Amino acid sequence: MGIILGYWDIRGLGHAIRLLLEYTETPYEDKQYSVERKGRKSGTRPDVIQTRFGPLTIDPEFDLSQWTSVKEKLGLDFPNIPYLIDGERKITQSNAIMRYLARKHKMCGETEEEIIRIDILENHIMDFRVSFAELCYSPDFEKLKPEYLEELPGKLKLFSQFLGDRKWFAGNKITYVDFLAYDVLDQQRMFDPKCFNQYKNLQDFFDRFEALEKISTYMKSSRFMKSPILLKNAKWGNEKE
Ligand SMILES: N[C@@H](CCC(=O)N[C@@H](CS)C(=O)NCC(=O)O)C(=O)O
Repeated sequence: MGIILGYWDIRGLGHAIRLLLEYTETPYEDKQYSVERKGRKSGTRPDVIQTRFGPLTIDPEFDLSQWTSVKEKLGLDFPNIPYLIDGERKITQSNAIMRYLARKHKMCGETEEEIIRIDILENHIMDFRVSFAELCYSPDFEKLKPEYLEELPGKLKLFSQFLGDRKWFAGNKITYVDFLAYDVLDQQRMFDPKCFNQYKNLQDFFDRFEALEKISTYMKSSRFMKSPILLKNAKWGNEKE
C-alpha cells in the first residue's frame, strides 16, 4: 500500500508536505477532507480543532464531520491533520512528517552547521506561520492588518540575511526546510505582493525553487493547490483564487 496523506482540502500545513512528496516522486494518495458550509443547523455545538496557536472554535455553520467522524478511528497516537500513513507507520505533526520524508531522501542536512541552520529555520518558520494564521483567523483582522504589514519588511529582512548568498537555506543542497520556507514566504507574497521587492536573494530563491523540474511540473498539474490557504472561517486566504 502506498503513502496516504490526510489533510483538509486547503493548502495550510499540507502544502510543504505535498511539495516534498512531489519533488521526491513519492507515490501518494492525497486524501482531502472538506469543510462543508451546509447541513448543520445553527445553534448546534461548535467543533474545536487543535491548532498550533491553541484551540480554534469553528462556527456551527461549518461542518467538519468529514474529518471528525474518522479522527479517532485511524489509529493515530495524537489524532490530528495532517497525518501520513506509510504502511504500519502512522505519523502526525506536520514537521515530523516532513522530517520522515526528508530522511528517506537525505534532505536533512549533512554537516553540523547545516543541521543547526535547519533546526533554527524549521522552528522559526513555524512561529512565523502561526503568527500569520493568528492574524488571518482573528475577528480583529482588519484592525491588526496594518500593524502586521508595517512589521513584515523587518521580518523578511531577517530571512534575507539568513539566506545570504547561499543557494538553499541550509547551504548548497536543498533540504526540507526550503519547502517550508517557500510555502510560508509565498503566503506573504500573496498577502502583500510587493513585500519582496527589496529582497533580491529571496526573489531568486522563489525562482530557483519553482524552476525545479518536479516542482514546476506539479505546479502546472491539476493536483496543485495554490489556494485556499486557510479554512473557510479565516478572514483572509479562505477562498480559491
Ligand atoms: N501541530 C500540528 C497542528 C495541526 C493543526 O493545527 N491542524 C489543524 C489544521 S492546520 C486542524 O484542523 N486539526 C484538526 C483537529 O484538531 O481535529 C501540526 O503541525 O501538524
